[in-house]
Amino acid sequence: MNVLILGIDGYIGWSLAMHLAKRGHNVSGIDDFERRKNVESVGSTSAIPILDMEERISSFKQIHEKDISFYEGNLLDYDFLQQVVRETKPDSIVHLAEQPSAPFSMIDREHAIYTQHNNIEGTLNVLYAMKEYVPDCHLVKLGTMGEYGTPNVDIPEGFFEIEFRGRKDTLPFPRQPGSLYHLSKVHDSGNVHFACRMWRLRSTDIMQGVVYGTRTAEMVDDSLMTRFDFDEWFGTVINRYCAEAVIGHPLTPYGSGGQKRGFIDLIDSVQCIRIAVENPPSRGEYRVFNQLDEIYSVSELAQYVVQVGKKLRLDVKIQPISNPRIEKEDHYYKVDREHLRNLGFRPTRRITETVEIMLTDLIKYRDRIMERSEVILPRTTWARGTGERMAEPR
Ligand code: USQ
Repeated sequence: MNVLILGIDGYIGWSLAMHLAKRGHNVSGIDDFERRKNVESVGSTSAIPILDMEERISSFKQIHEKDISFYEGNLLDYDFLQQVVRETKPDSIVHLAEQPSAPFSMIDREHAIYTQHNNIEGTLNVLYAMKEYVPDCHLVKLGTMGEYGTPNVDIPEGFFEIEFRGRKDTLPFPRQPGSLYHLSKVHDSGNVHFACRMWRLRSTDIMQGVVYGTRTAEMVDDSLMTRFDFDEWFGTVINRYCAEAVIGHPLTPYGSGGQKRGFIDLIDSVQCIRIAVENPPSRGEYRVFNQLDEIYSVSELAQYVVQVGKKLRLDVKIQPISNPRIEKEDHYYKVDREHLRNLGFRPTRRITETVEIMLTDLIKYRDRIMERSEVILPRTTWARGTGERMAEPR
């Protein structure tokens, strides 16, 4: 298949590009390195060193003997986007090119507007380019489990049956996101669903849980590694815990630590997206996959990292800090996730195995993390944005 990956330079984008190319797909990608710039703008960097795109691609070719084509540019530039779409004629577009951080979107008005403008307008451009030039193409759109929030009922895959005043219908499940970033994805979902209903495009909207991990099967050499963020804004919780553990910084569960989320290993995120690409829906169909493996609370996860740390002779401590976010810390959380399993998804390894791989990988880059350790403790609060550092140990 011809697959065009939007956001090919990112944490998942680069991992996915290698996986799909290795599998024999014809892979092209777009990126304008916005993620690298945004991480730099908050004073951080990838804990694992990553090469420039040109070097990454040539190293991949040398090692795995497959080509990946790259186009540098931004989805907000419609002329650029339509040119690439016409040239690459994708059977499938995987859209990962969004600002993905909740805290980054909550810094202040500028960051909120940047996030929503970048994400929503970028996706609209993709939908128009598909409508105009490749109406048969399948859009695999990365949404987030955070679109649903944490309702006090089970979360279905996108839609649910409802009976109201004696009448029945199947409707989109309510969205109650917890940040302006998560809201941008809710708006995207509305636009993608609309394009499927009105223009008969086809799409899989992936409600993905929090991703963790340092490597996939294709990363057989340091030159092929993907980025790894650990700062307050771009690091996700398990990744942050592992970076904290290797430099002797106490792990940082926010608040009481009872908040639960769905989690998925990077290697499985890539596996699931590949499954979606290889099993497209029919024309006009909009389907939703909940993409997660297991559900954990953030304090449970901290315990796992302590446990695995012991095995590697790391003395890992936990020090909860006051929660900079406004979110439920004690709640019901049960999520349907049958669609991907029915298509063959099987988790690759247990979370503790992955944490061990992560800690082993990160120990090598201890100095790089230590050098930037001031980006670890949160200073963006949901109530006040970024001001003086407010999170004190509880
Ligand atoms: N948390 C801690 N300690 C930390 C960091 C986070 O307790 O040091 C907590 C947060 O308060 C939150 C949970 O861990 O309750 C998850 O936070 P996160 O930063 O790992 O993930 P989140 O902000 O939810 O966003 C991430 C990705 C985003 C994706 C989302 C999936 O950055 O792109 O959409 O995970 S989900 O959470 O299912 O919405």
